[in-house]
Amino acid sequence: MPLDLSDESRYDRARLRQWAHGRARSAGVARRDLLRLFAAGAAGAAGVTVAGPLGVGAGTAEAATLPGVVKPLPPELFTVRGTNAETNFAALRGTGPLTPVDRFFVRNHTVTPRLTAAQWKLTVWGDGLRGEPVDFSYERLRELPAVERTLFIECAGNGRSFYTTQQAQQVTGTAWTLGAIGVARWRGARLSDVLRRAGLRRDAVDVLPRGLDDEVVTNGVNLGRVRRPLPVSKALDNVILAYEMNGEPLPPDHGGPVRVVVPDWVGISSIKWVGDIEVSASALYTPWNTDLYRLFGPDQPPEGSAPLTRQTLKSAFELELGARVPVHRTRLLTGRSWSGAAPVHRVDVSTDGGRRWQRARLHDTPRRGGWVRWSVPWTPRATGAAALLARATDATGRTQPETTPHNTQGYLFDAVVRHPVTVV
Ligand SMILES: Nc1nc2c(c(=O)[nH]1)N[C@H]1C(S)=C(S)[C@@H](COP(=O)(O)O)O[C@H]1N2
Ligand SMILES: [Mo]
Repeated sequence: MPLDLSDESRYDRARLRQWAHGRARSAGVARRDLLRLFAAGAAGAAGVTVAGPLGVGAGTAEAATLPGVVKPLPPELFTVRGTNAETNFAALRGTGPLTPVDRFFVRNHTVTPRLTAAQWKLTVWGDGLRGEPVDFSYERLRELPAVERTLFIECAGNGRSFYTTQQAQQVTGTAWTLGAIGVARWRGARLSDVLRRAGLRRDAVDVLPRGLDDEVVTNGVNLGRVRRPLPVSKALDNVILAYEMNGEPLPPDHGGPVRVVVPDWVGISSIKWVGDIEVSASALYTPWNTDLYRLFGPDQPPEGSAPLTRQTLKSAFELELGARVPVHRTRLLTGRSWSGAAPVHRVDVSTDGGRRWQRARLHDTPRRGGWVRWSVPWTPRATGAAALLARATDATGRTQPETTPHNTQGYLFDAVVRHPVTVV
């Protein structure tokens, strides 16, 4: 029976029980290996991209390219972190509601594969289908009814470095500041149309899209190709198989020719370079919904929280961290806020470290799945160090808190960031 996604946490709890009791079926990795990783994770040592001590500026900003990334990564637009490239928020200033592709962040577990639309096909297979595997060529996918939506893709670890710099906590993983998010206009076919044409059975429960990029090896264990299960109910709800981004064919670094786009959910759900989708009549698990992309920590069960689904609430200034700003000169502070739960309809800004707050002017109509641009004028009156704070509230009534409870892998940071500037 499909799960009711009006309460996504029900899915979380159900999968968590199945995993804990060994009732979920492993898609390609021995449970023993997962448990090994898992033990490492509990000790705080696991993670696909393990960084050293975290800190702002830990990236190598000099790099203009990365061997595993096709597009140029000029240092004014990106900060390179391992195999990944973070968008510099300052580079969004003056751009529209969509992140231009030339500055959209890249999160690669390995390297961007070069695939052509002519060679590409999608195979849908598994015991959740009525019959044999079904292939979809690029052409066939494009013949299906097209949908277009403006949606963010955000890494679950976005903001991770602030656990360390703001809360003095150790975390593993890429030391993102706030730029592991981008908003694009995605065009593609509905995953539901593909699944129905492939002969989805009524008793199917999970679908598992898998990327065509290289297998991921971490801590001496081959995790296989990047893949993370989705419940059938989410897959049928609003998931897109996207072949266009901002009106252009999907570029190689963002999953071209075709990627999955899962609205509101953590970025790992949106599998790039999708090559096949397993449809299963039993629950599936992979490293990406067991030892990764769950919360581990003192307040969590030993096997971790439920698999992460929706993104949280955040705000960012379109300004470098540590920017130098001239005293007595009025400037417009600009930024963006977003939430995985509901449209952001209010943003408050403080320029004095959080004592007084003023309401920001919103420049976009708040919409689910996107972000709002906002601004407040500011005239610094004294020289020296200052902290700028932006605090969003979404339509569920949730406001960004002062601190985020710690988890060892530094996911879902949602606290108000104290953005350092120097008034000169
Ligand atoms: N096949 C594949 N899909 C993937 C990844 C990957 O490395 N391989 N990274 C995931 C993660 S962790 C994130 S946050 C998003 C990043 O999408 P982007 O690189 O287009 O910004 O893609 C997801 N999909
Ligand atoms: Mo991610």
